[in-house]
Amino acid sequence: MAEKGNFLQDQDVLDFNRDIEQYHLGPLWNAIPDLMKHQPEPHAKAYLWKYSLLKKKLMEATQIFTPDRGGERRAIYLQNPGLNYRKPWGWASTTQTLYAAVQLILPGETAPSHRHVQNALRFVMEGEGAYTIVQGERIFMERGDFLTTPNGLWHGHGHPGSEPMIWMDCLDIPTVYFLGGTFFEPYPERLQDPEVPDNYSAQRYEGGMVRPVSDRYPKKAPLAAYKWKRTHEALEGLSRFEPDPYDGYAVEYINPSNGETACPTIASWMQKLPKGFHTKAHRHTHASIYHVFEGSGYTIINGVRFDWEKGDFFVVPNWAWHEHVAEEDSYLFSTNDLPILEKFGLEQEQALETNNGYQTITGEFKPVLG
Ligand code: GTQ
Repeated sequence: MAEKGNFLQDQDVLDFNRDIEQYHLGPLWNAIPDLMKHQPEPHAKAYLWKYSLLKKKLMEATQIFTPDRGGERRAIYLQNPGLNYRKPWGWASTTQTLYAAVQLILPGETAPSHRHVQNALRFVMEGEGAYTIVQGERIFMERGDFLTTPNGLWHGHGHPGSEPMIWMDCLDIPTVYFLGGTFFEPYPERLQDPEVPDNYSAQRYEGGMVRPVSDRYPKKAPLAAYKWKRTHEALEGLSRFEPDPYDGYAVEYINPSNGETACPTIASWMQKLPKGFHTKAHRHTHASIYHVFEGSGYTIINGVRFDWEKGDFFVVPNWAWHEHVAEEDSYLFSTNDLPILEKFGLEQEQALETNNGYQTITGEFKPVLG
């Protein structure tokens, strides 16, 4: 008798497996070890994109894409090299659940108003003078600002200023694509007209941790823009005390009317790592996309050292050991799919117990410079 498990290679089994394929049927006995891994083995890879490359390609794209020619937005997405570049699964995926992109708008350009069920957020990297108009509110963006455009809200962009402006987009595009619930609608005109004063919601919440009494009951996005000054102040206050051993000093952007993440399916953090700080290694089932807002250092992901500096982006996939080292005072903006994992009861976390909680470096990532 064949040993248990080896029967998969027996001819009658192989024949049967092939036979049922024609009826669009599949054998679980052949699939279960791959379908249900003993622990996460994500297809997405740890990867790092240099800002010098992203900026160069965005500037080149200004020759390729103009609002007249392309209609939509000039955004270039970060495609995870471990995932399929083409449809259907893995397309436009930075992690298995999230899409991230860099977007450039030139003075005088507009990106048309539209709405979709995908939840979106932005983090402003460079330039000033452009606005996004969300549900009739023009929000002028400045470096370090965080903006959220949850599911179903009208949004478009315009740029009356004088220099190119670049920001990061993060959306739950792969998740929605996979779940099959997508809807998209262009606005009847190119850009929605203002309906409230400019920067209305940021002014209503200028004080930080107090809310207008009318916002006592939950709203989708009562605050459209989180100004860098406020986030910075919060981190300054927090960093007078002991840092978290895994995350340093980190704050999460929240919806002030319900205390949940600012964007319903995507958590967003700003993290301060003082010069010389070395976090301990841990891993968790959610995956993260990091953008280096300020500073330089490196992150060790599953033993591989990823050096980073201002502007770079990198991915920490699901269940990957990771620890950060700041070589200068550093600020890392990051997004992650924790709210999605939590909804499915999938969030798990583990601290590295060996070697005092630090990984051994086994390799170094060589970024593509372009
Ligand atoms: O700026 O509204 O990168 O709708 C992808 C989809 C940006 C945007 C993206 C979008 C936008």
